[in-house]
Amino acid sequence: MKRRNFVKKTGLGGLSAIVFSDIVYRNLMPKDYVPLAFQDPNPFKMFNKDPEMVLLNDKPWNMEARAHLLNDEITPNKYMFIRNNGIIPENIDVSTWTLKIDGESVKQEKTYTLGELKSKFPNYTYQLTLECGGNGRSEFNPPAKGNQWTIGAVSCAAWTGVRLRDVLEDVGIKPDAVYIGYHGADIHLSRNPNKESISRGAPMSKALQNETLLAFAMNGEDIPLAHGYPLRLVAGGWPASVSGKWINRISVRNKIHDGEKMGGSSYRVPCETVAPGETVADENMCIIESMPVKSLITSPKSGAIITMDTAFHISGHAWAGEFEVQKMECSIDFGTSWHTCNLKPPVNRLAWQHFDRLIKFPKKGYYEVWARATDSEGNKQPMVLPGWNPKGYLNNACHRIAVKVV
Ligand SMILES: Nc1nc2c(c(=O)[nH]1)N[C@H]1C(S)=C(S)[C@@H](COP(=O)(O)O)O[C@H]1N2
Ligand SMILES: [Mo]
Repeated sequence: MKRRNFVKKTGLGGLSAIVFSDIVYRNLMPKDYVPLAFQDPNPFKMFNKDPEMVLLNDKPWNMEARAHLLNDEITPNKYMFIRNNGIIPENIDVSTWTLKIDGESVKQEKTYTLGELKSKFPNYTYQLTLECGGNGRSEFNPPAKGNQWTIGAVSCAAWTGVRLRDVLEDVGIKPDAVYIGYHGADIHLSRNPNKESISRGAPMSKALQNETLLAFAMNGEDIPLAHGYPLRLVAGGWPASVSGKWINRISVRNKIHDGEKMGGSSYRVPCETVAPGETVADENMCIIESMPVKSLITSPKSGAIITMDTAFHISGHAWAGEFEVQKMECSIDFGTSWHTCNLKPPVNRLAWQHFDRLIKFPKKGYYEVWARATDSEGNKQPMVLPGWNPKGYLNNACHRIAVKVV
């Protein structure tokens, strides 16, 4: 039996060092009995998630939504995917939390308390789409290692915070600044304090966008612990790995940030298309920036059974990284003909957009509804899996649901 290091969270903190041989009557335990001190907490309760969410990993915690759970225009915490690379920070004290801005390209280092950040700079709220670069990974072949995300590693919550650009302007940035890199308070899986589980960032052009926030609230409340309490970077439209959680330091770099998970095949894809399974040299890998155009049918749930005379209404969201979605279409004949859906403009730049359409089926039987978005640059979602890459990033293939008409 393995010791779990999250026993603390179950309220059995003092028992966190218990090992199997400490159990005096271990020989008398019923077969297959798991002692209380060894039981996993219920992650859905622990993180206030809906029990229909899907747990992909518990060390570290990773959880995704199902398409029909993402129907809200603003994603509530209970349906928001969790992607952690390390251990969620323990014993956070907001009264002593600070954000340090350092790096080769600051005029001088500067440290802010949370209170200073909130009061010194104007506050903004934006709805921002965060999609994990690996969303859709489970479909790649040869398979890619890592969490086997299906379609649910995407969210669009309302984030409130200060603009990173305002803070960087206050610090003073040298003209040779190239990139920002974040540092968070999460703990490496090895619990080695000298190791970071992830430290990524973005070029200055993205860091200085109006919508790039240092956020302290999500959907009008403190950010939930799993999503970066008390301070997180939010850079909508880019792989969500850029949106560092539990941020306590941002470095302004005079070169591309070289933190953990910036190199190798992490959040990088072959610059040119390769054959599935091909080995790609490091120098031929490019950092993922804006996420590709994508959409999700969030209502009805796949597997719906409807009667011929019911009005069949589909709805969902579409997003396109840095771009807007220009057109949304759906098909009920395996992509042979496409019908334009109603599509709303985004509430702000980098927020997902809602679409809907009434569909009439010609007769009873089994159908699939496929949805396809086109962005403002004319890029369309592919109907099948796009370019293979070693880590299985950027799968923006059309979402499909099954429907039976009776
Ligand atoms: N400090 C820190 N920030 C992080 C991560 C992490 O493990 N540690 N994971 C990143 C990745 S890969 C993703 S997809 C998003 C997930 O954000 P969420 O858990 O709030 O949905 O956070 C990013 N920020
Ligand atoms: Mo991610």
